[in-house]
Order: sequence, then structure tokens, then C-alpha cells
Amino acid sequence: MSALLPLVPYLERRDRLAAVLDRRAVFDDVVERSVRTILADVRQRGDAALLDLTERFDGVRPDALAVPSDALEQALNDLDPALRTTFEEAASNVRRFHEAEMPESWTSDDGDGVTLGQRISPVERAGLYVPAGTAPLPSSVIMNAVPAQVAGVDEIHVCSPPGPDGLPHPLVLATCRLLGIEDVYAVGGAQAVGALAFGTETVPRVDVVVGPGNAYVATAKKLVVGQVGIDSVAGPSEVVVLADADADPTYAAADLLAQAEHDVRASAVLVTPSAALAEAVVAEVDRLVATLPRADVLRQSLPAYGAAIVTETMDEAVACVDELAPEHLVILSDEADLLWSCIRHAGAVFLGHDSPEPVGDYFAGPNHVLPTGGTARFASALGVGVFLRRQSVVRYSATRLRQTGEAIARFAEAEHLDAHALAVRVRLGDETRVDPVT
Ligand code: HSO
Ligand code: ZN
Repeated sequence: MSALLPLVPYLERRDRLAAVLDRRAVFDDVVERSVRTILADVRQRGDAALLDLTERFDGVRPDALAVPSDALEQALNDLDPALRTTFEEAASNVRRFHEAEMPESWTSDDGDGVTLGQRISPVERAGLYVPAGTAPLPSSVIMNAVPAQVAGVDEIHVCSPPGPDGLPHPLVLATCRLLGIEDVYAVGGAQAVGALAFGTETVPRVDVVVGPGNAYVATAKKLVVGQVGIDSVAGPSEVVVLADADADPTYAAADLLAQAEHDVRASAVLVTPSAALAEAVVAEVDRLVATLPRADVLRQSLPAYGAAIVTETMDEAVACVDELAPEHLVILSDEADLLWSCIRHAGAVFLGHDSPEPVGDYFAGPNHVLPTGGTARFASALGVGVFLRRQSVVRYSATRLRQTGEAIARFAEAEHLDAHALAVRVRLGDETRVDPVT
């Protein structure tokens, strides 16, 4: 049987990298058509549509769309106490990290009649989608909700699909309760995104919708942009492990598997100048896959979107990382800092042998919602900025306006916008000025 992780020489990498980067094609016409129908239905019929669609897609008609507060409380009471402590620590690490990135309002007075500035303020309402999927993701609740809280958002509304009991997954409910989130709705899929974007009798219209989801959810988010803000339209997860000859092949293999198990379209790529290491990692991957419960996912994702790319030099390896602009980059080398300084594109970087990527997924503090599919070339992790607006402010003194007003009026006239020029000139004491009626 051939190895799961294909060995690819650097010179032959192009097709493989193209396959990895191409996975963003999540928007197919069939999905988009059905999402449009769902969104229109939610917009027209509100809660009635949500209940019908939930019955159709989730096979259950919840008694109420809004999850009762005692169900949240119960879920938290049922949470394993050790797990609860870990969730709390994780949330406080994430909170501290995002507090550090909070931008501040500013004004600046040039002492000569001009005051300029920006006032930073949160949106009023954020909507958070939490998928049910193959694994419940309480970490997603933390990573999406805590930055909204740090930003100062007034209300956070969470939608997550119901299980057979008509309620979202207990770990999702417990995490919401832990974070003090009261407004949780048993609705999932594109209909949940529609509810948050347009509002229904039960689910209020929000200003920003964030959170991961399947192709239906991602397509719905794409379609409601403009009506609301969104974080990003995320593609499947990915990791690049950059390793030198001294890296531990078991570490490298495990780090690859940690991403590849997310999804049949997840990508895990080793890049190394050491052929010996690459071969050892390929063998380790095969050995470890057989021990893992999600082996069926791994047996699909690794051959399709995995690779062990062997370069001639470390410079080539670094170039290869930048070509992929991966969501996660793990650098397994004693020279991790030096290598990092050479890399431009990656969503999040994990330095050294003892910083495996799950530390970031769950605990360290940085956000695990990261740019995928090569979008790290221009995009960044989810942060407080998604939930904030920058309002700019201008104040000119009469003297200062008199100094520059004529030039500004001419600028306006060059654009043939004479009322713009007038709005300046009436303040300059020109003859165009009409005296106020007394
Ligand atoms: N690695 C995923 C996030 C995640 N992992 C959640 C485990 N749970 C995308 O960054
Ligand atoms: Zn993960």
C-alpha cells in the first residue's frame, strides 16, 4: 500500500500547491441557489420558516427557537469540572490577548485650528454561528464571542443547530453560559445566518455575523454581506510544517495529522530540506493514522491535499511556505526565530518544538479563526476589529477655513460639484453669500 502523504520534490511542487490553494471553490451554483431560496423564505416568513427549515434539515421541530435559560444553566452544571476550569483559563487567555489588540480612540489638535481624530466604537449586536458538524466546537464559541465582548458589543446572539432533543450541543450551551451569553437559538445552517442578518420575531437582526460553518453557512454569509458585516468566508483548515533535519519526525507527523483530521478537504504539508526527515515523517504519518479514530477523514484529506515537499535548501523551503501563505505555520527547528523572520505570509505561526498548533486552537490566547486558502497574503486572524467601527471627526476653525477654503472650493469645481464649492465659499465671506433672513 502506498504512503498516505505523497513525497513531492520541490521542482514538482506546482500542481500540488495549486490543488491545495484551489480548495476555496466552495461556492457551487447548486448550493448557492438553494441558499438563496432559504434566505428569501426566512426573510418573508421569519420564525415559521426557521421552524419548517429546522424540521427539514435537522429532523426536529424545537418547542422554542430561543433556548431557555435553565437549559443553559443545566448544561453548565453538567460540564465536567476539570474541563470547565480549562475552558475558563482558555477564555481568560483569549480575553487578555484580545484586550492587548484593542485600538484606542484618538484626537489630535495641530494647535492651528484643526482637530482630527477617530472614535472607536463597537457594533450594537453581533451574531455568532456555531456549527454542530462532526465535532462540537466549544473553542469556536470562545474564539468568536470573547473578541466581541472585549470590543464592547452590547448583545451577542448565538445560533447553533439542535440535536434530537431540540437543543444545541450541551458543550456549546455550557460555553455560552460560562461566557455570560444568554441569547442562544436552536437554529442552524443558512437559515440561521438569514435569521441573524434579517431578523425574525425571535432572533433579532444583528450588525455582524461571525463563525465557521459548512458550505451552506459560508455561502449564506457571502450572500448577506452588505446587509450585515461578516468576519470572513473561511475555507477548510490547513497547516504547513517547516522543519529542518533535526526535527522530531513524530512531532512533525502529529502536527500534520492535527489539521488533516478536521475535514476531508483539510490540507497538511511538510516542507523540509531534509529528504531523510521527509521519509521518516511519511512513515510516521502512516503509523499514527492507524491509531486515530478519525482515520477515515485522514485517509481522504492526506492523499488529496497533503504533501511532504523536499527542497534543496532552506531558502527554497521558506519560499515554498510563502507561496502557500498557510493558515497555520509550525516551525520545527532550533532556528525557528531566524526562519520566522524570513517568512512573510502565514495566518499564525508556532515557533519551536514545544508549540504545537492545538495550543493555539484551544488555549494560548491568539484567535484560531485564521485566513485560509492563501488569503494570509492580505487577511488576518479574527480580532476585535471585526466588531468595531472607526468614526472619523473633523473640526476646522473659521481662520483655518479662510486660509484653505478657496483651494478646497477649486478642488470641488474641478470635479464640477459646485454646491460643494458653495458650502465652503459661503463661509469665506464671499459675495456669493446670502445673508440669513432676519
Ligand atoms: N484548527 C481550527 C480550529 C479548531 N481546532 C477548533 C480545534 N477546534 C482552525 O484554526
Ligand atoms: Zn484545529
